[in-house]
Amino acid sequence: MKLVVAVVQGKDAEGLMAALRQGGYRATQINSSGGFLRENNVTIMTGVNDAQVPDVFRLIRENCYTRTQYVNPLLPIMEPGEFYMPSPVEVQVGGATVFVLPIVRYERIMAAAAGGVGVSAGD
Ligand code: 2BA
Repeated sequence: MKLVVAVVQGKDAEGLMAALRQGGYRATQINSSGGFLRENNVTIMTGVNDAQVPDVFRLIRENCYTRTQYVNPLLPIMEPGEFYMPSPVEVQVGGATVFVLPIVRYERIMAAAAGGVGVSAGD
């Protein structure tokens, strides 16, 4: 079994989550942000059988797109009176950054709450 962790752009997350659901995959979405652009992106985790990994990659490829973004580089250290005109740098973001990790153990723990569903002890 494998954990597929995909960092995708926010614009693609909804479509990918829907495709995973339709494919019968369970998935968890975590709001995240990239260390370089500091923009919001989404990290999607899905635990699947080894044989399903290629299909999950297919869904990621079909739903995540490469986009061009422009980043303003950091200002250089300047002497008084010097003038610097920043020119934005072009970067290609996505389709997706995907990691595949081995799962040592997977368990869904399903237990009824003591004393009935939805009842918790107060203090
Ligand atoms: P960010 O770190 O915000 O990076 C956004 C895009 O900026 C990257 O797109 C890449 O085109 C560019 N970039 C990132 N670091 C750079 C650097 N040191 N120099 C020049 N350009 C740089 P992607 O490669 O498609 O990455 C999209 C997002 O995926 C990243 O957002 C980050 O959140 C995640 N990611 C990418 N590689 C990762 C890794 N090795 N480990 C963990 N997360 C990663």
